[in-house]
Amino acid sequence: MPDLVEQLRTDGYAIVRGFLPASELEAVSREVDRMYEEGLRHHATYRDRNLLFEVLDDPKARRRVVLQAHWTAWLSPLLERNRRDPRYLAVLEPFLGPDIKQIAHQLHWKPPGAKYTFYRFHQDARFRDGPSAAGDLLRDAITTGLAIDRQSTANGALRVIPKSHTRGYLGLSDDGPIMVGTTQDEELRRAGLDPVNVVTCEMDPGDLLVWTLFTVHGSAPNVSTHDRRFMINSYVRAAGSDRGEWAFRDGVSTPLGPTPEICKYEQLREKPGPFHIEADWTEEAKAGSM
Ligand SMILES: O=C(O)CCC(=O)C(=O)O
Ligand SMILES: [Fe+2]
Repeated sequence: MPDLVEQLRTDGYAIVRGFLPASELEAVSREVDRMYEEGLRHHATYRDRNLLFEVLDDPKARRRVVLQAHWTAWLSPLLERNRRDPRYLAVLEPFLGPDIKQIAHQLHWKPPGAKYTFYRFHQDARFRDGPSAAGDLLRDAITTGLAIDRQSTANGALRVIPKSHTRGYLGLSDDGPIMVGTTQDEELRRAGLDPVNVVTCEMDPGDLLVWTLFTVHGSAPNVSTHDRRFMINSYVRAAGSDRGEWAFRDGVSTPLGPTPEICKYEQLREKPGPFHIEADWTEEAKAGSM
């Protein structure tokens, strides 16, 4: 995939069209719906080790919604196989080599009518502090996003700023929660980025977006009547990371082991759960606690 390597190095992102055929995407789509229903069984955000359902009583939709689910591979054999499908290896190996661990496995929803379906511009390096930040975060990590629904401007497709990955860490959105607030253009200009360069990554179901931990990206709210389901898998070169679950060992697809490894959830050992957490980051929660 020489074009992909070149594009990612030059622009900081690339789209692999038709990564997963419609027939296989259909099964993934059904499983993602099943995970949504699983999340809705909880009255609030729920964690059990790396498994997380982010559940919110949305003030605008006036119903409970699931915004994200992390590591549902622990509940779903189909998603567990999908995260280490050989097609991922084909995309990742030219960048990361044959020994690859996975740091993030996330399903994202943007439920129609909900208030919190917006992601401020940021760089994912923001979510990689701690000892795992050692190594070359730009060269040794790749994030992928699979379009489950069609991703359009209306339903809040991911937006990227080409070439922003060459600028180092810019601190965007470090002043607060990523899904609250809207002063993006000013913030981009302050960081020396021009909002006119923003590209909306429109994708068909089965397309795969690939970006780096330094690529500036965010997404607009879903103003359509359809959901926008997106599956994020983020991988690292195993040699550079003491974190993560194996995805490929010497190029061989590797299932989850008997117990979870520390990925992003640092407190895995001291506070494994299961427990519920009331959302404290929304405007409503902040107003209520004052
Ligand atoms: O789902 C999205 O639109 C963006 C999510 C994202 O960038 C993140 O969670 O880091
Ligand atoms: Fe992100």
